[in-house]
Amino acid sequence: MHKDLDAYWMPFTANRQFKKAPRLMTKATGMHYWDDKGRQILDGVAGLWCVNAGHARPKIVQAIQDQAAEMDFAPPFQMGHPKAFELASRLVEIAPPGMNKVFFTNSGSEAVETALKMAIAYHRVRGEGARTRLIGRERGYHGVNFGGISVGGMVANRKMFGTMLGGVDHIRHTHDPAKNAFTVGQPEHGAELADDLERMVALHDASTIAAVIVEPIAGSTGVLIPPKGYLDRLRAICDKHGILLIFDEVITGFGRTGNPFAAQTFGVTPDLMCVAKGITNGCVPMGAVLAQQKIHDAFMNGPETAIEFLHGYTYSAHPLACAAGIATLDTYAEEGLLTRAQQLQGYFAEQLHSLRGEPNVIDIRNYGLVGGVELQPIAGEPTKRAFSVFLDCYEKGVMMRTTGDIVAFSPPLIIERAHIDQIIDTVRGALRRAA
Ligand code: PXG
Repeated sequence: MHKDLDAYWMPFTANRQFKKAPRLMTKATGMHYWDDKGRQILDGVAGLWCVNAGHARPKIVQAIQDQAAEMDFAPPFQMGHPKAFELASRLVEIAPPGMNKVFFTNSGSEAVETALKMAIAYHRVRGEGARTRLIGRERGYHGVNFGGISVGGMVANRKMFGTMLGGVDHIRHTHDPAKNAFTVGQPEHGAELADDLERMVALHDASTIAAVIVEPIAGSTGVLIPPKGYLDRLRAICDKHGILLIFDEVITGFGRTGNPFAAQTFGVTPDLMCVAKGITNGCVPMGAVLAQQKIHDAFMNGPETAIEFLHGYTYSAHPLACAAGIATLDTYAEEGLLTRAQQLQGYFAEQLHSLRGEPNVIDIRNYGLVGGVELQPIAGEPTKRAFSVFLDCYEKGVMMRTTGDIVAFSPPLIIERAHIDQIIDTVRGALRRAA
């Protein structure tokens, strides 16, 4: 082991394996990283689903440098700074209808905690204080804090951490390979799985349920695309019972599906929406909750001197993050990146699905510029097959992401056809070599 790699306890990493053969990135521009050996690596996953405009974009770099010199920090409680207000307004301009209030956090995990607290408190300030239950979905990922893992549905992220939040339940996930394998875009089968929320209502009574949280497309659990009609049905059931609908758009936000947000792509507007990652192009940590006007207004009833929502972070609306966020939205707008996936998704889907028939490929899923290729696990050694494909691709100069035995694709939205070809050829080679 390299002695100087000792101190850093790495997140979501096989530390001992990594430190024996480290993969160290040292530079990035556009579609590429360079590693410490000077090798160029094509970025097939936008860093970690976040660098949507590609790396080292001049406007964003400049904005961060200027802001660091001009004002490093401003306290966010009972104080403000102009760029926080500007970024909030800019986000509202591209948000789904009515989502015109923005609460800033520093990560997707914090956005999730904030949305869950906002939902419970919203019902309480309206006099429905019994609505405290939170409903998540199996195979959901909502970050790693206690609220997020409680509503989340990834057993590996939950089992080590005790009993978590009380009063949480889960609806079924939508993954149905027997009916939907190799579907291009949205699956035909499974809208009725939204009715599982009715089962929750029958069990707990709607008067005890605050909110349901789902990712429009589940990312971390393997790129699960919502069946046609599923999200509309979930919205309708929420409306019927006064349950808030929270979309976790940490991955699907900022152009991934061909519109600013998946809510617009799928034509379903939530009450609260969690975003992060692409909000600053991954350059400075930031997250946010976008809220419908009615949610915000419900809090504005007490005396004007009272703090309405007792929540916030030291670094909420950090000046560096706000500067990066504004420059990021400028870059997205100037280059049409928030809708660029619409032009590329046909080609991307065609190339991705050309992997059908390659060794051990058991499903392929895609939407916009996100894709997943599911592999037959090696008997008794789950995750190993996909991880070996990941390592092989990396050696050949393409960075992918794996989750379970699924290889995930989520490239920067500046990607060109030749990059798509390179990614697919490299994955194809790795699948054949692994066979
Ligand atoms: N919600 C969703 C839907 C996410 O994908 C988070 C919340 C948490 O965000 P922060 O910023 O707290 O990490 C995420 C994060 C993967 C992978 O499996 C995905 C994420 C994080 C780490 C790994 O590729 N998404």
